[in-house]
Amino acid sequence: MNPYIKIHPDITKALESNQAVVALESTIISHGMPYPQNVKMANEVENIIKNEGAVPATIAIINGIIKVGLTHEEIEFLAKEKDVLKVSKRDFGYALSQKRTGATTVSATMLIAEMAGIKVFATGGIGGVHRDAQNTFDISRDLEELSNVNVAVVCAGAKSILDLGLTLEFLETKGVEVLGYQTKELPAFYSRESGFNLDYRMETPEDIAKLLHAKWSIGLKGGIVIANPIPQAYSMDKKSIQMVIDRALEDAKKEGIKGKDTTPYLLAKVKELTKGESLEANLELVFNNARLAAQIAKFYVNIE
Ligand code: PSU
Ligand code: MN
Repeated sequence: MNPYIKIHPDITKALESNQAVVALESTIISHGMPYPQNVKMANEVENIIKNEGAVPATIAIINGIIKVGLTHEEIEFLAKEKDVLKVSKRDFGYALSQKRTGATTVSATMLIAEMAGIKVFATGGIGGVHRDAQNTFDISRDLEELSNVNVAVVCAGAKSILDLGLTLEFLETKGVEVLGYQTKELPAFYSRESGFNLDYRMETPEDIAKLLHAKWSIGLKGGIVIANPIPQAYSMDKKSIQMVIDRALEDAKKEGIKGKDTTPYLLAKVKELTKGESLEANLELVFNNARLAAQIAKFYVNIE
């Protein structure tokens, strides 16, 4: 294996014996949530996946080494330390050669999952086409990786800090299937509704596993988005969260926030403006996604 990549022995063993493995990203830990809730989330997500009978693989770059599977200390470090890079595809060369520590976005985590041979990945929300992208060109690298990399991403849709309509159009252009898990509507992260319809509603993890297998077995490249709505009990009111998001977007504009700082800025602002309510919803939807991802991964390894 390449000296820049270290896969935890438990994960190597699981992959070699065709056990289900679920990849997890780390930007959500370092740049998506405050301490200490982020550590609690990261540990709990791993436990949920284990309880479902799959093996969790949290991914990050630690001192210039790509790690698939982290220790508790490494997770704690990513959660606490301020000087952690946000690594998407364009940041690998710098992070590895300068021996930096970096949290991986959906984009970077997908690339690493593919290198390791992991097919299913759970996260909170994917990046997408930002509002006003026609002027800023701000389109998340996540969408490019979704078009190129054979990894399925379970998420709660995307936040309406993004332009969800344009995000769906872009995914269509890139040939990325977007499935609703027990829903026909794209969920909008904090709320179950977005007003955007999806083409396909899938009812079971088994059916989703079969879909992944069918797509990849004919040699089609690219990811699949599995949109899993936040559980009803934690779903926030669509209108009020929208008002908060609009306010956060205005503040970002006023403060001149740009580029890779945009998403972390908006996430922190939304949390501040909802006095933490959004954080609880965020935690619950990540747990829900981890559970579904583990179930899909288990069916998938039995098809292969
Ligand atoms: N959306 C969230 N929480 C997150 C992110 C997105 O609700 O933590 C993170 C993910 O790691 C995603 C990244 O890949 O932000 C996208 O960043 P950008 O918009 O800069 O591409
Ligand atoms: Mn961006």
